[in-house]
Amino acid sequence: MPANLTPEYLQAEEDFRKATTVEEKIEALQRMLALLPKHKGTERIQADLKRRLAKLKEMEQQQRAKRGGSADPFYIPRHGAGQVVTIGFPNVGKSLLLSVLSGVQLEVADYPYTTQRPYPVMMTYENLQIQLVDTPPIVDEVEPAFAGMVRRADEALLIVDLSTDNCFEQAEALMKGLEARRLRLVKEPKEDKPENPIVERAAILVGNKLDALEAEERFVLLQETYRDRLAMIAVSAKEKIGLDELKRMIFENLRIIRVYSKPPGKEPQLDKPFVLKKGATILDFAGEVHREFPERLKYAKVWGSAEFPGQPVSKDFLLQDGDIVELHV
Ligand SMILES: Nc1nc2c(ncn2[C@@H]2O[C@H](COP(=O)(O)OP(=O)(O)OP(=O)(O)O)[C@@H](O)[C@H]2O)c(=O)[nH]1
Ligand SMILES: [Mg+2]
Repeated sequence: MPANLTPEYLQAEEDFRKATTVEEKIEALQRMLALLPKHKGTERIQADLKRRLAKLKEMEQQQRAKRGGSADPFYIPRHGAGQVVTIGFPNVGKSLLLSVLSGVQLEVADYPYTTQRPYPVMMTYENLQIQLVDTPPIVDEVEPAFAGMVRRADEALLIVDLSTDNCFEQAEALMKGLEARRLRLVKEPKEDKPENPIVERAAILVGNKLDALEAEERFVLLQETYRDRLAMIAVSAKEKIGLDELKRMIFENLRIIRVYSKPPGKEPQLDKPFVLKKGATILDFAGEVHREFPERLKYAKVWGSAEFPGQPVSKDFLLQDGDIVELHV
């Protein structure tokens, strides 16, 4: 064994040893492969890891075929400007909240374990469609498949029930359960990198059932513990309290901007936003409009965040939500 293996690699190796499912083993092996220093001295280990990975992937395929070819129910194809998953204990109001936010009737009941599998709905926010995923409740631990779904999502809503003193334990148990799967919910997530042992996702801690007795007092106490770590809001799905603010926060936490195209000499196309990551430049926008535009771009004019309307800007000009751009190629 070469001596220059990083602690992250050793952690991945340890996770591999502890893994109980094929999916977990694959995930750990992929990390090991990514973290392994690539040089002559590690060629044999590299080859060995690749061989084991191929074997496991084959096993995964066979298991899927055995399950009648059924796909992973936690794999939700993404639609719209972003994918937001819910996480919560049974009966906290996840399904009712998403029903109200989306206008789609989901199964809601006054007994626990109503929702059996993840179900996506679309929420309209201004001129955007955002995908929200209703999920089965978390019990005891976060299943690997559930964790995989959170990892693939852009954002999470951690939903707790303010009608019960249990809300504190709920928040703590959910965060712990996710950490056990190397997932951390934060305000400002770091970009995913193979060498990061933990994947971070933007999250909002949502206290639901604000209409209940003493719910406000409980939320204030929750804030004392979590406000530095997470965005937070108290709502009532039943009484429709706080929902506009929640929608705005969901949009904010996706960290996206809407930019509109204005063909030279024509009106801007305000009904068709281009959705870009916060921090996107004119050049990024040009790439979204047309594959060949970044190379052909001569200059651009911006309305909105520029100093004056129609100001000519450079290719690295930082765009803001709502900007209108005229590309000259
Ligand atoms: N008072 C009050 N009750 C609510 C609120 N939101 C949901 N409920 C009730 O809580 C119960 C559970 O709601 P669901 O939406 O089914 O909860 P869930 O989290 O999806 O439950 P599972 O699918 O079992 O995990 C239902 O009786 C809802 O009517 C709320 O804001 N206030
Ligand atoms: Mg439900």
